Amino acid sequence: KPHRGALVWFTGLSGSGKTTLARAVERQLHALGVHTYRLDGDVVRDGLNGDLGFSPDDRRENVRRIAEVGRLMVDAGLVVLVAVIAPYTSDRATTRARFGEGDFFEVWVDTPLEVCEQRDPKGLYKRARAGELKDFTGISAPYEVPEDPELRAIGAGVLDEQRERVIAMLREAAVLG
Ligand code: GGZ
Repeated sequence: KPHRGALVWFTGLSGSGKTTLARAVERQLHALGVHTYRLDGDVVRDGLNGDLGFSPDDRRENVRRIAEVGRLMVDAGLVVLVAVIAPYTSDRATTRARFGEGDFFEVWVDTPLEVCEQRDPKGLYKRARAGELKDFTGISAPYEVPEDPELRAIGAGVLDEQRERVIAMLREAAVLG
């Protein structure tokens, strides 16, 4: 089945389940024969964005580079799955403006801070609360809630259901044939 290039940006707090949902969507897309690439914040920050920290300016540059790399991949016909916090509304708006109508999908992985903090898979919230990590999203740096995302995924919901909602969104937009 043919498909066209598009970028799905999973935005949400650390520990919200962005990577988990992006991986689940990716597995399903592979099963459908779709060519994908997943861009994950913590992975890209090891290489391409290794020079960037978590100040507002650095986060803006982080998001900008990921969007530009994503654009190249969309041009190449891939379905790109981005799992990056992108906490600022203005940065998400700038990103959206770089894509054509119907090529960019914002999925808000909406998980309450309390749940993310309870999960704390890397112990980062604990360190942020202890004051060892500054500018930590949700604790000592803002997360500006998306006002008009293409999809609001329930981060504490059933994974298969959230995955299917993303796939349905891509079908409706004719990204998937
Ligand atoms: C937020 C931080 C921070 C601070 C380290 N604030 O859940 P993780 O651990 O594995 O992924 C998070 C990642 C966030 O990078 P992004 O590129 O997605 O963020 S942004 O869009 O805001 O630029 C988290 C870890 O890095 N991490 N310090 N201070 N997350």
